[in-house]
Amino acid sequence: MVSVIEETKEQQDRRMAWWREARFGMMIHWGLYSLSAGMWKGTCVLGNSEWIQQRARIPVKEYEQLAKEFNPVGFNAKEWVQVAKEAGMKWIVAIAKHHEGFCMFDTKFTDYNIVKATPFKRDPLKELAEACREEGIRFGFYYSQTVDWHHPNGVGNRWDYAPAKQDFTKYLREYVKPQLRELLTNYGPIAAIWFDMGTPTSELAVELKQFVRELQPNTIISSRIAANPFILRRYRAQSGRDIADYMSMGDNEIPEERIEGDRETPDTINESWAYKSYDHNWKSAGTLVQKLVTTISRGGNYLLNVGPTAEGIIPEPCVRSLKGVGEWLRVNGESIYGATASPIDIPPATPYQCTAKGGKYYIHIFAWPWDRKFKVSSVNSEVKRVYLLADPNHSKLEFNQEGGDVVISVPDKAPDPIDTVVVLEVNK
Ligand code: FHN
Repeated sequence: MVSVIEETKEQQDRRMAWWREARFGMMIHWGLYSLSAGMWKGTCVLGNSEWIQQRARIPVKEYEQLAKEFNPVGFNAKEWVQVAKEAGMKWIVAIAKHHEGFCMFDTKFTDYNIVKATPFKRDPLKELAEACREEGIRFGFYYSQTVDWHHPNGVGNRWDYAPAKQDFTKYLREYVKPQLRELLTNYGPIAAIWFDMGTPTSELAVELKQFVRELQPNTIISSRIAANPFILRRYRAQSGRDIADYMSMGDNEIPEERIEGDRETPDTINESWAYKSYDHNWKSAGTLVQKLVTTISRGGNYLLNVGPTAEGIIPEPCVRSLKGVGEWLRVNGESIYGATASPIDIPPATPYQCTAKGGKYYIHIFAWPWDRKFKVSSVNSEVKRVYLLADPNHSKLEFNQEGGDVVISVPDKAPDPIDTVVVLEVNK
């Protein structure tokens, strides 16, 4: 029987308020795998670069050697936070410990950490937390609570350890929880903890959740604390609520239609989460804006990942795309921050999306009409006024509404080829 944590909807709403306003955040995958960068002994290893130890079955003793070379002298927390801020991102989730088990923070519970095992000797998470605080960006951690290829009792390493001899409960209670205590007491207010891959049993997932709540009741917890759908369903059936604060979609999964509840899409800018020297498949600013908008239009937040190099540098093409997103948001942010999912039905493959806020429907046009007439369907309210969001004068655009169909007379050329936002002010 899963013990249920009592909480009112109001308490939950209070915790989630900033997150529902923020909509767009940054994730950072950075660890020893950033140094191998998708290569092992001169060979390309396929897949996400942060998985290299598992993909190439690298023994712990061999993989550990990377720490001696990990010296990210180019790391500057303020610069990273500035990149996020200029992109219009409102919070950062940085890797504290990924599946490789290496701790990117100072911890008493293992020497396998960036301060004790590398020539760098600094705690980048401390610096990031401070830089975020100075810039008004919220800060949180990714922490792999189950998969740990380094720890003898962590899950996933069958090439060094015998699973039958492993004791996961001991690992959770004597290693994970003490480390979480460090992370939740030494780094100021923690906006979010991003667990991943699920905790093996619902009892342990609830124990972990309770532990986080006791240390920092306002920290938002991702649904990957319990990835198993059976655990999620059982908890919901018993408590009438979700085990976590919001549901994490699959990796790079943009919902196909509007979904209820708090949802988040974690997405990559190129293919791999962590830096991979030969992964050049960077998404453009235009693609990222359209993904951000589509995610919000369907009811989710968008958490976009960057993978800095082992030198501590966020790759230039990535910074360039993020700058482009920021430029678009500086003009059109009103349609994103605090906006909700589309109140109108949008069939798949329609070349527009819609976000909404306080009596305004923001129509995001991705493909401009050749005949200067843009038709929006299923508008369930009376439209009072229409204008381009980017137009500082909010000059009226002509329109005609017949039932749910609104046909808008738009300029000849798309004012913004990425996404022009047309505002429909409606009678609510
Ligand atoms: O295995 C990880 C992966 O490396 C990455 O961290 C992503 C981010 O959502 N999560 C896991 C897979 O779902």
